Amino acid sequence: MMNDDLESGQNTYVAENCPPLYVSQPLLPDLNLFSNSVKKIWESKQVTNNGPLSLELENRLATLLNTPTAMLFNNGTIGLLTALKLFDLPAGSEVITTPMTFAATAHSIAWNNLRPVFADISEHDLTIDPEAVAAAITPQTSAILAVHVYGCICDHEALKHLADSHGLKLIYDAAHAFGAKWNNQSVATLGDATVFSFHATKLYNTLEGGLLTTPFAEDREKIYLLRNFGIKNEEEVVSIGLNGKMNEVQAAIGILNLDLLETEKTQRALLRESYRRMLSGLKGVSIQDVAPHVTQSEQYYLIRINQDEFGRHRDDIKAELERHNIFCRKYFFPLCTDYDVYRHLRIITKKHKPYAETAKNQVLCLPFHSGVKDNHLDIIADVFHKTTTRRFSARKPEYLDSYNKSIPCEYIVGSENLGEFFYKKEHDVLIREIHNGVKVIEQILNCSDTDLNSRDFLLQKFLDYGIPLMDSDIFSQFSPSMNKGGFGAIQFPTEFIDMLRRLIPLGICTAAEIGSFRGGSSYFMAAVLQRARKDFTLTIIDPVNNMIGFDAFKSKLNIDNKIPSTSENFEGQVFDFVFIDGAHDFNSVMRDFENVGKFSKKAVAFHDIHGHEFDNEDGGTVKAWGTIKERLRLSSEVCEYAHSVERSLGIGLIIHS
Ligand code: T4K
Repeated sequence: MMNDDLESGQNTYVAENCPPLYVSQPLLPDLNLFSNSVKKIWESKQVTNNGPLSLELENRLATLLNTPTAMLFNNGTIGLLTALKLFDLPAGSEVITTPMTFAATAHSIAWNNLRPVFADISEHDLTIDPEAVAAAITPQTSAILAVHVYGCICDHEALKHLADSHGLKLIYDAAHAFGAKWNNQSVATLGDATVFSFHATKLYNTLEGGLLTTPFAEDREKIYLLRNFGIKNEEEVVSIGLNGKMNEVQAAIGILNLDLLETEKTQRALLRESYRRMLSGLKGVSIQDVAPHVTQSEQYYLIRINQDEFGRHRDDIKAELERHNIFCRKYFFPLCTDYDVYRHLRIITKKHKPYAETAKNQVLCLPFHSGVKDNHLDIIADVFHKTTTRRFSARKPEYLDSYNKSIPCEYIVGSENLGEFFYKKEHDVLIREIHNGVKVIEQILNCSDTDLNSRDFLLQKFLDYGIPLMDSDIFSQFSPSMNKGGFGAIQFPTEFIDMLRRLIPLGICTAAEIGSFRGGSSYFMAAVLQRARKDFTLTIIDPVNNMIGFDAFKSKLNIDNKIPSTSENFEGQVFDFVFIDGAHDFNSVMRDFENVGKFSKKAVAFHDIHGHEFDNEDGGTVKAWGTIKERLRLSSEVCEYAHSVERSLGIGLIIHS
């Protein structure tokens, strides 16, 4: 069961011991019925090449979808390739499509020696935006390949008008829209051609499969040839076809699944309603809106999570659910325009910024099939409701307040005295750990160039070095590297190492660290940067001396401890690199930046950009990082290393160009 102790920051959710629940689950016929069908196929010895079952299925689908031409394919992608081939579009001409789709859509254009042009999507239902399509049309445009994404029907009227007025073919990728209707008209007849996917993840499936439909009976022969190598008869090959045939076993599944379709759809419609009730009213969560003239395909259940309103990022929800063995999908993150092969293509839009860029960080498809049971819904509801109100634990021990009061306020600019916060120091253990830490530092100082440039090596050294035991579950994956003594580096390992790796090539000679706590991270950072550049020195600025083992590390490292001091004492001093990790309230971070950080020559970094136990109510480092990043983003490179599923800690790094 769930065990959420937000105040204490204790383990928040305990993983359920239940089988995984996926976004999709194949609809499968009764095994005995399927065995009977397979037995007949075996007896007939006709297993593929337009056998009786595929012909029967084709006829039944043509009737069901109310279309004169319905041709089965071995998968939806081959169906798409064929649909584009059908119209003899000029080689190299442009086909306008959406970036918010599965790879197959864009790839089918490129595989046909055509050029994909990406147009933005509508904020309303994420289908292609006709205004953007209009803006994307050029004399080279030959077709529009629009996608009824998630089963939402595109703005067909507007697209048809554009296609007709510019002499373009209108092709629909209806991989998600089997059975959907638009103004009561079957989706199969809306475009010049329409392609469905019958992949196992689709509501109606043949394990793998696809269907190409057109509103014209005369297209049948041409599609038939393209699907079968262009072979007209034993002696004539009349077109450059491929092998797109569906085999008899796939067709047998398809025939049996027709009988299950309506029940599954009904169950999904009920599930849709349950999700709607569960999620409506949650600020920042929007539910897919379906226009009244559209009949749903019941393929996906898409939501969008607006982090600013909801308080947590879509990825956080996804990760929380995964801890309960519930696996959602971010269809379609990344966008096609994020793929290496299309990265050079921009998204044409009429908006200030492509909406697809916003949507890709918000979309989440929830498990949507009859395998979703009430207990799953309970967990999902719980995760959503708890996550939205959840801040990273504000677990500030009371003794800190009294400690702070006993020290003049202006003195607390660097790190607070957290001496008792972590595990009680046990003298022997600490000595052992310091000894171990020095050994690791020596290994770094003596490592090869290859090792210095290896992420794995540095990460391993960091873990060998140790992390003080913390009872926050965000560190649980590193538990083998945690120690009980209280010495080590209080960092999220991958974030810290990735920041250091970005600094190595900059040849940092002088650095200042504002706020050092026990010195663990400082020594490690100094070792890596000193290995990268021998004359490197680190100046440690902190009002309170909590450093452990300074002398032991000082014997190996060029570190200079300026404690007690604050950033004010170094106002205007120039360092190549400044690491700000002092008091985490907004004003202190800003002050450390104004005093020293902004004078850095090569880079400045901030720890805990995503929140921390000691963030004060004024927005803390989170707000300060946002402010500084915004100020510098046009003139500098902004990097964020935030690898914790919980989106806590996190390092922000600004490289001055
Ligand atoms: N156009 C659009 C708009 C499309 O979405 C697609 C396919 C196409 C064209 C091309 O159609 P096909 O050529 O595929 O017929 C899945 C599907 O493989 C893909 O067909 C689909 N779109 C896409 C949206 O989703 P992945 O990479 O998400 O698949 P996978 O294997 O991660 O499956 C998702 C989840 O489904 C799994 O986490 C578990 C569950 N699952 C999956 C399979 C294969 C099962 O429970 N059993 C299974 O056998 O792409």
